[in-house]
Amino acid sequence: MKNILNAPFVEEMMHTAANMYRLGWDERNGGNISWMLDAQQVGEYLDLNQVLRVLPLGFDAKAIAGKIFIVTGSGKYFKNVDRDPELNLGIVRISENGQDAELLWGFSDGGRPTSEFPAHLMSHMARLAVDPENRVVMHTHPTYTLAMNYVHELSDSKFTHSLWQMCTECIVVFPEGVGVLPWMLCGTNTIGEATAEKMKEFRVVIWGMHGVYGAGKTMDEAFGLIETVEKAAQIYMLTAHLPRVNTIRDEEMIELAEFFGVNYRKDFLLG
Ligand code: 2HA
Ligand code: ZN
Repeated sequence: MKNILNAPFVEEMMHTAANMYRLGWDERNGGNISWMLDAQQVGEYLDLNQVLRVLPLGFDAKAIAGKIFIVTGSGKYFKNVDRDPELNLGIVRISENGQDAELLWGFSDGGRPTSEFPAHLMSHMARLAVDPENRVVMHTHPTYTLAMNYVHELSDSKFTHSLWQMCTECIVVFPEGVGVLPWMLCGTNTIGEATAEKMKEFRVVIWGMHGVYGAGKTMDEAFGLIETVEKAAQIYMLTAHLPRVNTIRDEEMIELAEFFGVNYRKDFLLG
């Protein structure tokens, strides 16, 4: 059996959490990441028949029964993941009846998956239904995206349009736009269901005045989406109080989308 601490998926989680912490997005226990792993690959590092603990999910995850996830822990700090991955991360398998998470490794202090695990798993289920290759869901509190939530109308179309205007690459990176939820109580199945509903259409979902969710086939895709949204929000916040002299016009965004051949939300462009 190979050493799990050297597994590429553990190393990638450590690296990503540290990176996001350094960007200032994940203060205290803010943020969480889940990544669906290949069972065969995990089997090189762990005995898949040895379940350490059984943790009730509190909702039905039958659609992903048997799937294995590496996930950050409830109450754990991104700052600490690379120093003690076995305490701060866990590897769980969704039970055959879809009701429980079977702990295969990690959460060594008796911990459990992030309080946002319902939103993560529901998002995985929603994304997998539209993209069978989706594997990563991440949640974080990027500073400028949050700031923008306080001064900008929270609607899918208007928020997307403003982000698209802020960086030339935006309409190409997230042509489907971003979904935006109003402020809601976090850690609940209700916000999980609302997030999953948006995830049918969008890989990026903003939780009003809380943070953002990103989904993708790889860690790079999910992270890259969020960092592009955050960059656009930063430009917005650096310029929102100044007279706008120049902008990227809708016709120019159409030119971009057509040149790069992306299927963009035409209804999110004005007029
Ligand atoms: O897990 O970010 O939304 C900590 C959070 C809750
Ligand atoms: Zn959060």
